[in-house]
Amino acid sequence: MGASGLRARLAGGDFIVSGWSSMRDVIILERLLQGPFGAVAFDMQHGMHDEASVAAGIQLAAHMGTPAIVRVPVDGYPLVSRVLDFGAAGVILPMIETAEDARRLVAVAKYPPLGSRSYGPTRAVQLHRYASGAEYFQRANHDTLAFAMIETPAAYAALNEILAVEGLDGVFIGPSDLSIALSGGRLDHAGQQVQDAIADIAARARDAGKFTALYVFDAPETRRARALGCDLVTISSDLGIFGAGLKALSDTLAD
Ligand code: 3PY
Ligand code: MG
Repeated sequence: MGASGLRARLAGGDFIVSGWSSMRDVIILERLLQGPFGAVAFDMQHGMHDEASVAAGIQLAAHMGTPAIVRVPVDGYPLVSRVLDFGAAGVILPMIETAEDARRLVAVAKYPPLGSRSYGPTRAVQLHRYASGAEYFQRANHDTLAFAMIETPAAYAALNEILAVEGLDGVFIGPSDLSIALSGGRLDHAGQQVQDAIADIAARARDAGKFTALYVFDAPETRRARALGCDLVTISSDLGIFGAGLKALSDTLAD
């Protein structure tokens, strides 16, 4: 599917369920990639991933036909073009606060005229079999996706201005941080307040021609996200799936 397949599927109206990789081990990643996922997201914010594991993970995902998205750390602007150079199909920047932050993201994620991404995608070109660097340069602004996380009160208040930023492809909602922000300090990602906000963000993003992505914890939340108009969800995590398996085993043994 390469770097461009994800954009094409989203633009074609597909609802994508992405895996979430937080552990550096390639065998665990390989097992995760055998799951029912249309993409995989590597977490450098809260997960264990570093640059080396992301580079190796993107490579394995590409060889297994799965496009990779990378969530860089807070203020991780310098890493954005780097992980795109590794071959990522998309990037997620957490804790965005303003339209200016979103413009900074576009600046590092997109080549001119949209942004000022530095040129040097040798690895991405080879991994995804672009014909040449020139071809990647010509297609990358379209093929790769930049998502701004909406998870702070300031970002939610500035949503319309953020959605108006040219070159930003979508928003990625962090329901946990957003719930803490909206409720004044309560972690309640499944609460009505957050669900209403998700529906509102998805509707406004659609009107603005942007994609909406959301972190979800399980299958019922995935179905709800789809009904609310989200285009992509990242579900649970490698560790979460492992934990659920352990719990199911413990419950069975306790029977
Ligand atoms: C959040 O829910 O705050 C997230 O960042 C999800 O990863
Ligand atoms: Mg968050």
